[in-house]
Amino acid sequence: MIARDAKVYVAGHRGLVGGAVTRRLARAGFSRVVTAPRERLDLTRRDEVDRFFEAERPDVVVLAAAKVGGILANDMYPADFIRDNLLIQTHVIDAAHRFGASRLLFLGSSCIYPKHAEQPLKEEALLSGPLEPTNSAYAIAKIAGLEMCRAYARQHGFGAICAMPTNLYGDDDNFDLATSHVLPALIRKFCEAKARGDARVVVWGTGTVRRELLHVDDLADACLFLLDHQTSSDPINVGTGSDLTIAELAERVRRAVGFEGAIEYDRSKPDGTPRKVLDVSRLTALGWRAQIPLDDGIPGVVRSFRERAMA
Ligand code: GFB
Repeated sequence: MIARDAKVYVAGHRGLVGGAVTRRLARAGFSRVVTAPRERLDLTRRDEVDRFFEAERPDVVVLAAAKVGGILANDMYPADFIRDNLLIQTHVIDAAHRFGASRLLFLGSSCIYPKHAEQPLKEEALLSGPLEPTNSAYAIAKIAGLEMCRAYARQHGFGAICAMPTNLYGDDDNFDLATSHVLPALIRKFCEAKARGDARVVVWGTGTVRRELLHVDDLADACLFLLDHQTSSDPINVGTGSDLTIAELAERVRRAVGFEGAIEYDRSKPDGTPRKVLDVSRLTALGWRAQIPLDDGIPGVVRSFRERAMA
């Protein structure tokens, strides 16, 4: 268990994951959490990262800073995704080790697993087949980060641990329709369509592919649990263990919003990987499971989107 007076650096505290982790740490009584906004610390610059670590010397690092986006952003800007993620994670993992952190939590993604791996996805499926092309640049950066953690653990005895979360959602998500993930996009589309009195909402792809969704507050809780209990640097999946089709997800958002029009599918947009549900038995065996059902999570995000963006 980590001492609650340990100095913890949360990288990426303004993001969906970093914000939730920062709040969870505060609730658990951590009194020395440090953060740095991008204007003050550019994690893609090694000199800035080294200077920050030299000055702060955190005991624990949560690496929640990353360039992330939905299927279209990943597909359109693969160079940005691989460059920024490789730079950020290389600098932070290396500096954490050199400046004496005892523990680092690296966050990967369920897209590290092969496109046609057996479902639910077990941790052992890593590197057993080709990746989904729409996000292979991002996935390879995340696989490199995971391998770097394992290498630093093996060679230097560095206390890195690696969580692989499934698709995430939450109040502070990115709601920009061009770059967001599916759930915030659907919430925005249905809320705006209802407000305008539109007759229909357009959903990308065929609607038949399946996704698993985890509320970011559940992920933050799992992060703290892993910091306290996990010792191996091998990846550990974090999810709910159940999934649904995009059409079912759209229907749940439609109901939560109270939109009465039609749903249409734009098949010119990519579907991405056909299915991506995690096997969470490793984490369950350690004693953690998700607490926020999708039917509570979706209305919560709908409420907060309406308050923040449509007031
Ligand atoms: O969430 P999403 O963008 O990413 O899309 P991935 C999931 C599915 O929802 C795809 C469909 O089949 C989309 O075509 N979809 C339907 C929509 N309507 C929409 C919409 O309006 N916006 C979006 N964005 N999708 C990402 C990866 O894959 O998942 C990242 O690209 C990362 O690397 C992330 O791993 C967790 O689940 O396909």
